[in-house]
Amino acid sequence: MSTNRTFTMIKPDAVENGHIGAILEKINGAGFKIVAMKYTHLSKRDAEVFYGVHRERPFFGDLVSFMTRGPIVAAVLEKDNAVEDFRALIGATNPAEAAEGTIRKLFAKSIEENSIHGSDSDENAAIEGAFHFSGREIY
Ligand code: 3AN
Repeated sequence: MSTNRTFTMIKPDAVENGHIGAILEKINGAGFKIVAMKYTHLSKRDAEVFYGVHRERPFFGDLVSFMTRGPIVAAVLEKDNAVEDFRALIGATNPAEAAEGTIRKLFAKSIEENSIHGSDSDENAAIEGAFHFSGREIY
């Protein structure tokens, strides 16, 4: 995946609460092009691997339970400076600290159920995109 791409997941809380459409509108409105997208469901093993970096953290078990409790939307997004600009669009991990107008400020209820994921580096964007999509599923 080239460095003008990032990876996102609309998390189970946002899907349950009917926010897929509004979140996609924010993403498109901010100038991101969707180059791959699927409505899917993480298995326990998927979530454990995807969040493997947090394995030793006290919230790991709850995070895996949350991320597997319902469907998600996974997508690869393209824009200049995609990783950084998308992190700005979604806001701080804790929605209480997220800036006005950000996706987490608008839709998320807590640090754990924070509605959306955004890759934190070009390297992780490539790893995470490849975790969810084969090459032929990315436009
Ligand atoms: P971000 O999603 O902003 O990159 P990370 O990668 O530090 O944040 O954390 C991944 C996920 O783990 C978060 N989106 C959130 O669901 C959960 N998480 C992170 N920190 C905490 C925490 N202190 N307490 C509970 N859950 C957390």
